[in-house]
Amino acid sequence: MTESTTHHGTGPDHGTGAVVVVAAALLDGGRLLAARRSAPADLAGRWELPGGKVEPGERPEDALVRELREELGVEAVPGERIPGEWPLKPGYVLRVWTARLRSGEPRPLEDHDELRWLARHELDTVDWLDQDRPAVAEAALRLPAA
Ligand code: 9L3
Ligand code: MG
Repeated sequence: MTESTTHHGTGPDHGTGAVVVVAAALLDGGRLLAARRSAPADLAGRWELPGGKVEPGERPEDALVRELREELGVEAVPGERIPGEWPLKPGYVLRVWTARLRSGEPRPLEDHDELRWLARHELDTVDWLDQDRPAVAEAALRLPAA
């Protein structure tokens, strides 16, 4: 069995004991989607890769698709896992996948108050959550340079 079939959501992660939060580097037309959080207060106004907590019994890629449906109103297709795992608040870790749009245009339906599609040279124009910065830097390598 692989890790993705043995790991069940918000139970302890097999390797680290941490709850997994999944997020998407949503790529379209040479741009990356940035989402500005509206809650909680200490994160509001900061920009992130959209996503959320994996639920019990849920596969991470399924959680990613569900979160993008709930938060943005789109159908998305997960791509590759961006290597690495980044600590969030105590007991939570962030894992990131690239993703592409299957249908719909993202709207800030839940937890965000603004969305922006950023080209590679625009990625530093928003105030990313510190936790997301390494994954954003990796995602930038998947965007065209010009
Ligand atoms: N978080 C950090 N970066 C992200 C995401 C999607 C989430 N790209 C953090 C914020 C919260 C926790 O993970 O502390 C759970 O996220 P959510 O379920 O509130 O989106
Ligand atoms: Mg979320």
